[in-house]
Amino acid sequence: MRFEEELRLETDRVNEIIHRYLPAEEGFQRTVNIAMNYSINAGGKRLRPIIMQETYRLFDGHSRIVEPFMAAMEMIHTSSLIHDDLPCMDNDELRRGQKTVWAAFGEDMAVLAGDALLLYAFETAAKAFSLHESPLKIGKAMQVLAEKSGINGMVGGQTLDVEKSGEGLSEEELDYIYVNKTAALLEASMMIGAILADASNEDVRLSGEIARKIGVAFQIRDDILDVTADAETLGKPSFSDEKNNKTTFVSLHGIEAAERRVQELTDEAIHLMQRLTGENRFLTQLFLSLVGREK
Ligand code: GRG
Repeated sequence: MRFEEELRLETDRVNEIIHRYLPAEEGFQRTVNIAMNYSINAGGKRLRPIIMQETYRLFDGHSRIVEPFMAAMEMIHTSSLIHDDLPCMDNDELRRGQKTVWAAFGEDMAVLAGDALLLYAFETAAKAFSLHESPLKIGKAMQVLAEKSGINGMVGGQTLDVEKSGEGLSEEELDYIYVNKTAALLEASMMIGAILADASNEDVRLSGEIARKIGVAFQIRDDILDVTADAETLGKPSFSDEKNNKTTFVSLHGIEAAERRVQELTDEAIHLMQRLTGENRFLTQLFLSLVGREK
C-alpha cells in the first residue's frame, strides 16, 4: 500500500480512538464540553497520537493500553492550540479550517475549554489503570505527559516565546523555545509509546532524542509554511509570526537555511532510529514526509 493511503487509514483509526474518549455533550456545563469537542473534531493531522502508536508498535507493543494516552495527547495538543489562538496570545480567528474556539464561543469559554481539555487529558490517561497492566509504567507515562506539557516542556517554551515577542532572540533562546514549545509533546509521544511497550531505558531516552530533532524540524517547517503557504491550505492564517513580531528560524536565517536545517535534523533523527531495538518502516516514512509537508 502507498504511504499516503496507509497514513489516511491510520488517521481514520486514530480519529475513531480519540472520539471514543470525548466527553458527552450534556449537563449544565455542556457548553464547555461542546467547545472541547468542536476544537478536537475540527480535525488536525493527529501526528502526535500516530507517532505514539507507531512507537508502541516499533517496540512490539500490542495491547490497547496506548489508546487512552493517544487520546490524552491529542487533548493536550488541542488545548494548547485553543489557548495559543486567544486574543492575549496570537489573536487568531482561524484554526483547522474553522473559527477558533474564542471566535466561535467567546474568550471566557475558550479559556475554560483549554483548561478543561488539559485536565480531561489526565482523566482520560488514567483510564489505562483499568486495563490490567503494570501500574508502574502507566505512572511513568503520566509523569512524562505532565512534565513535557508543563513548565519543563510546552508551557516553558511558550512562556519565553510570548515574553520575547518583538525582541531579538539568541540562538540559545530560539532553540529553547523550539525544543519546548513544539518538540516536547512529540518527545512525550515517542517516549510514552516506548514506555508502555516496556522498552529499555536507553530506548526510551533515544526515542526522546529522535522526537526532539523531528519536533524542532517540524517547527522550522511551520515557520517556513507561515511565510510561503496560504491560509486556505494551512487552515489557519499565514504571516501570523510577522503579525505578532515573532523572531523565528526563518526571520533569523532565511528560507533556504531553514530548509537545509529541516533536512539535516530529519537525517540525524532517521540515522538515530537505526540504533533502536526495533524497526518501523511506516514511522520512518512519516518522519521523512514531514520534511516536505505543505500544511
Ligand atoms: C494549555 C497546556 C496548555 C498550554 C498552553 C499556548 C501554549 C501554552 C502553548 C502553545 C504551543 C504551540 C501552539 C506550539 C506550536 C506547535 C505547532 C507547530 C502546532 C501545530 O501542530 P500541527 O501542525 O496541528 O500538528 P494540527 O492542527 O494538524 O494538529
